[in-house]
Amino acid sequence: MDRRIFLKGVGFFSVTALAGSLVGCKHEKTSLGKTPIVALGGPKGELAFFPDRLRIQPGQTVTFVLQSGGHSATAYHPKNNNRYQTRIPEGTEPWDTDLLVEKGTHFSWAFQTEGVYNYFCRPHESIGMVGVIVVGRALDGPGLSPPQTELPPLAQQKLKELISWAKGP
Ligand SMILES: [Cu+2]
Repeated sequence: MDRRIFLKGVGFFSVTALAGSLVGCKHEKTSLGKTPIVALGGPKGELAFFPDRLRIQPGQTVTFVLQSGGHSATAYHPKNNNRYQTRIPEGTEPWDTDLLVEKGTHFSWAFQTEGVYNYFCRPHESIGMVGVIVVGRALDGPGLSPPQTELPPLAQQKLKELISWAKGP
């Protein structure tokens, strides 16, 4: 089971300061400067995750931050959409930022279990706004399986690209 770290706040840091020292989040005791960040929405309003593919170590926390528009980062899991089979390691809890609409709103999640995690944006999955996080080694599991045919075609297409990347050279 993943340990849940649920942190949500508004406007305590901007995504443009990613490379800098993000220590200003009042909800977090540790330095955000060491926390991998996934921006939801691009600087010009692009409908995508930045980055859409990320490798971290087991135990690391990822912070999802709304950069523009209205987006979510939602693990592929029946608890988040009961039409869907899981696309995160078996037995792990899914996360869901829910729809974020205020710039700077952020949500953090600690990834304890090694493997591959696929996630999507609730409003934009149909146009291929999906992402992948590899925790430790890209162990075989649901996150490396071929995308289910009930997923939107553009999401399937993008997931195939991300899975190929996750498997590595
Ligand atoms: Cu979106």
